Amino acid sequence: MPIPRLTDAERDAALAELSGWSLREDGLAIERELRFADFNAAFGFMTRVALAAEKADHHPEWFNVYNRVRITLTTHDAAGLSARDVALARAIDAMV
Ligand code: H2B
Repeated sequence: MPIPRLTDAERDAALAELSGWSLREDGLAIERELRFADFNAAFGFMTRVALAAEKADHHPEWFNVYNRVRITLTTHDAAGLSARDVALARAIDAMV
């Protein structure tokens, strides 16, 4: 079943309420970069996010170098942003 994309107004409201996320240039994803004390802290965070993502069946695109994690959220099944990205971003914010 197709997943509905957020309207521009829904997207803007979500961005205003989230902390540290910005809209990717093409408007189809949101991004956040995080820094941790070291690799152990970064990977511990990624593990917690991975468990939540698997439970929600909604998975991040991400890039990790040592203590940095850059996260991109988009919904492949919607070819853009959906409520699932906002829910995962909220869950991530709560884990930081
Ligand atoms: N994650 C993300 N980010 N977008 C999706 O559209 C998506 C997903 N779809 N995880 C899920 C898995 C889908 O492929 C499975 C079959 O439910």
